[in-house]
Amino acid sequence: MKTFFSESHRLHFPQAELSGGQFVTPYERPSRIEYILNRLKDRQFKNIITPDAIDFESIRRLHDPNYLDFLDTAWGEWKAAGFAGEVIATSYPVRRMSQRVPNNIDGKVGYYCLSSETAITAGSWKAAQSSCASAQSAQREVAASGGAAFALCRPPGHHATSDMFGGYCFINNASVVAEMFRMDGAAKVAVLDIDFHHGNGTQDIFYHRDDVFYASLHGHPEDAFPYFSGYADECGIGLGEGMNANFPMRPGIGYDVWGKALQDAIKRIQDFGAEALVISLGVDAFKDDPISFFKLESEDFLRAGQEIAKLKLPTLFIMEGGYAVEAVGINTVNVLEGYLS
Ligand code: OKP
Ligand code: ZN
Repeated sequence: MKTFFSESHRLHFPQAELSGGQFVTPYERPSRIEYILNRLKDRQFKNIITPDAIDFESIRRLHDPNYLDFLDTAWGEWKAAGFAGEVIATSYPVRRMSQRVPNNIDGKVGYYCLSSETAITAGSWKAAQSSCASAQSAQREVAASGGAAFALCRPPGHHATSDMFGGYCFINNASVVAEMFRMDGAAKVAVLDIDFHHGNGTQDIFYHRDDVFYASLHGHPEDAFPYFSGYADECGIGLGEGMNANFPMRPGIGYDVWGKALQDAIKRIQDFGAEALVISLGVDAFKDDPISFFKLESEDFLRAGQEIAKLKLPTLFIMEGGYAVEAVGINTVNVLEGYLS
């Protein structure tokens, strides 16, 4: 299996993340990628390819042009306003407030943001573009070969909506490649999200559509970020009704519960009749993940890969989360090895 990967992810490395009322070293850090690359090389995944240039067509089909403009200009406007630190949102257009976009960058960032742990730095937008470029090149590989590929994306994407960044995400990579499969002629595409966190962005982008099915296994929104999305009764709307399947699970669950949800999700995707499969591959369901509460063992990720392979579909793995840095390489590559076994 080929891996697509860009070194430009390093351009995004915020100084700090607001967590538990403190500024901490961001969990979503460049070293995550080193662990995965090292494990790939150890395990004979030697074919690591630098992606082609980003193609904005598919991105513009899903993301608001004003949001893309904002990402392009946010750092410059923040500096021009005289702020010394990184771009962090503190004011939001919440219940009963105006949804108009302010001129002041301090307000604008709140309009285009969904959570304050994610900072924008000088290189964040370039890094997010390089992450999406890896996903896009991997999609071309899968579309051409009918096989499988791995996009080692960083920063991740599944929390990004059409017009909001947050949860460490800027461009919704999984949604972009799902859209590309559609543009290439696949009538039905499925996104299966096994990251610990609910992919609120992916759900939201396809919520009204009947051509892209979204299934997600995640921490229950009563207990876990993103808190305001991911309930089991969120099933899609209009044409999209029945095309969204959430499997929220409670703290402490292991593969006995998680693996059953995975099988249920896979069954839903089979019944849907997907012609291409996008996996939002987060490995933060691992027992030692510092920001999550499931109890999967490293071997369970092998099993997950084996289950996914049973769908026998062209499959594109898109890297999302996973923060137990020493194990993140083993767990990620275990999914790929399970898939190939
Ligand atoms: C991104 B992905 C830590 C809270 C962090 C944001 C989590 C984003 C996860 N104190 N909240 O889905 O792995
Ligand atoms: Zn996650």
